[in-house]
Amino acid sequence: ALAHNLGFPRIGGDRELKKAQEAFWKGELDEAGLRAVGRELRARHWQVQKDAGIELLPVGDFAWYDQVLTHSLTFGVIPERFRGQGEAGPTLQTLFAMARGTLGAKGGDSCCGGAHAQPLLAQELTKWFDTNYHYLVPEFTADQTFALSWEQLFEEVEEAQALGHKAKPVVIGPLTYLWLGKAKGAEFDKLELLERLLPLYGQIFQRLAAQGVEWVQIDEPILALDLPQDWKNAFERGYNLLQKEPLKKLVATYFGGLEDNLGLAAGLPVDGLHIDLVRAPEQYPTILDRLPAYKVLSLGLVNGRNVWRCDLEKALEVLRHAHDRLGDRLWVAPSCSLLHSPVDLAREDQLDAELKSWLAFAVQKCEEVAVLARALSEPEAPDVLAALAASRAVQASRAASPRIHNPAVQARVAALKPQDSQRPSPFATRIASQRNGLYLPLFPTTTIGSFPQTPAIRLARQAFRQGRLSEAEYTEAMHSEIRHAVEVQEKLGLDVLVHGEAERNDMVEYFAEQLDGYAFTRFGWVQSYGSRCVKPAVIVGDLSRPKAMTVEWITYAQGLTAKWMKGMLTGPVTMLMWSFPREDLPREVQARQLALAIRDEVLDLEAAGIRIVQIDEAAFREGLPLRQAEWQGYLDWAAEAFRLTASGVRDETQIHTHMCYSEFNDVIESIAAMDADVITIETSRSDMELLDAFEAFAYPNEIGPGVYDIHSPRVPGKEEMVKLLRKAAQRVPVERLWVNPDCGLKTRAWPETEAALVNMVAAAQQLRAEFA
Ligand code: THG
Ligand code: ZN
Repeated sequence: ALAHNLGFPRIGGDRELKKAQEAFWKGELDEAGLRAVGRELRARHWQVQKDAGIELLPVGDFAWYDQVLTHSLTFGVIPERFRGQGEAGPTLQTLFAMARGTLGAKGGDSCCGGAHAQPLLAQELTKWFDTNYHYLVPEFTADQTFALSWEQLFEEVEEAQALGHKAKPVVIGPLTYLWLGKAKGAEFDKLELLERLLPLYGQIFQRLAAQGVEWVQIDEPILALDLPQDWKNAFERGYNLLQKEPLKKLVATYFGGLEDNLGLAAGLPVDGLHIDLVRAPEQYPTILDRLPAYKVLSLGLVNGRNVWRCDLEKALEVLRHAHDRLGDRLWVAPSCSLLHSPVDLAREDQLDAELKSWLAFAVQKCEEVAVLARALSEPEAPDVLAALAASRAVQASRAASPRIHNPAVQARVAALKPQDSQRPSPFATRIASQRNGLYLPLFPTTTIGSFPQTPAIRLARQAFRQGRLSEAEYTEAMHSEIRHAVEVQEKLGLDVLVHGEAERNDMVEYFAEQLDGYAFTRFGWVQSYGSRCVKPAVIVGDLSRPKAMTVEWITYAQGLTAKWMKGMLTGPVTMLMWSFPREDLPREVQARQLALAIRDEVLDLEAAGIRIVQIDEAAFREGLPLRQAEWQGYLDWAAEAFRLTASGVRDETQIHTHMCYSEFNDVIESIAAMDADVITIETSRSDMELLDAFEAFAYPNEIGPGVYDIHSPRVPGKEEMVKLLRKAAQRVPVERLWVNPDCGLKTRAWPETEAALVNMVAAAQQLRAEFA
């Protein structure tokens, strides 16, 4: 079987691309320097894949910012506002302007006479399927035209060939590309654009054929979604039209099973199909019955979305069966592009040998794919036998390891009863005792939790980590930040205060570091968007909380003020979604373990006299499965995990949660099922329209609709917030409304933060007067 790869991470083992991009944006690196870094990374990545044993190398997986954006430039899908006056095509400046927007004219011309360039709004960023990667949403207009406008793919193919590699260009398929875009201006059906777009694929394939390319990979991950019938039809129509074009075509699907699209995908008039057998193992052997006899089948057996070593023997069982049926028509690959994996485990010099032996990053995953392929052709080769023996040993050592299995945690989860995830009293009873005890005004004011993370805070955290600051000095530095935050909030007249979270780097990592069962890498970065990366913590074993995590900080802060201090925690669903999970335990069990660990913290905060605890679930909505049939199952365990975290407290303890996105319609019932006493959400950018979902559903508990957008440094005026609050008061009974910004303030600076909050408190006071 042929070993191939669907895509390799582009950022570099040391995040070289991120560093070069950011230096270029700051003007510290010129375009030639940036291009040299890209070329070096591509050359290195092709070579490591080839050295690992990959026979057909992906080209086109590199991107200066995002692969969907590269396609928009390739097709000339460049919104009017980014098009220059002249004839010249797009440049790297155009690409970065589309990705990041521009600030408009700065310096240079005097302020009168010359034309002032307007700031340009970047294209929208949104999640790539159910990953943590974000792509730039193409913008289509009804009169959209397409024209080959960017040479990158052809140049990179030439580059790979010049280095002696066998290149397999990777393109996003026409249906997936259209699906991912957004229709702008006059309403129209995006599918109307298909006939206009397809000739571009023809031109691209002809150019690639002329370059000597044999195979092209066409990614159509939307085949793993619930597709409307007209989109299914469009697949047949579109690929029939492409059939006459040169090149052998491999349609790649991933992130889920084909299900009702299986017959459609198998029958497309192309030369090969890739399926994801990690996410959807049940597709095999069903697929064999539907696959035409001429077609290559690529099996994705090595998980491109996680960091665990593949169970080679288990994968090989499937492969041996497939090899008997398909012979040379069988290919082996990772489940999806390795864009979603960290780069190279070899760099991890601080992991213990046992844990390291359980892990595989992109480089190691390529080796796994290659050895699986060779296990079919040369089953007795010494290196194949050694790899299989090593894989067997890894599976055995993990299965038996005490670091994975904590009987106390397992017993606690097994003993859970329905009432453990149920507050003792219904909301109406709870809120009455909370109102009695908390004695808050109408329209109580609060913030989401974090205050500006100043350079001084970051430096102190870094110095402490590196041992240059003693624990006592560090604590004092953080206490001083807390004192400052409390002073400012008291001066502003906020009602419910926060300590500001100076001690936290990341809302997941901070807690993961204090739980048993988590491990951390040094270089396990994965691209999130553009130059931004995340380094998810790894859930290795059963999770538990050895001791209180936040109580000292919160009680210190509470001791400084007579107002209520909110305790701030990250919820179990978000902890899970933003970590690499275990593969030997269902996600919902891992969520329950996390819920119990955080529940202990909630109870410790309550015991320490904290009366309001916020449990953030930023990732609750984004955890929604791709297929609608799986939504309810997910929502049920996710809401239950949240309630398990929150339900140990007394009636008079108030539980808040926060979610920072704006599509609630799909999940509003489950948000209500979380049964938080108060939810704060983003609404300011949608002019409170978002509350329609809460109104239509008659959301029963309290709500803090964000009254201003913290993502911009602009200071909102009091009047605009008064207007928004009046709108909110038309949709939600006023005794259930809170007043707060729409998200945490850690990315803002203090001056604009104070100025905005002064106006916010004044707006709340005015509403109190109006509704008194
Ligand atoms: N925390 C964790 N995972 C996340 C998010 C998070 N995944 C999804 C979402 N948020 C992604 N959003 C971001 C936002 C900012 C950054 C990355 C992803 C970011 N990263 C820094 C960078 O690349 O420069 C790295 C910061 C660091 O050194 O730790 O700014 O909030 N766990
Ligand atoms: Zn938020």
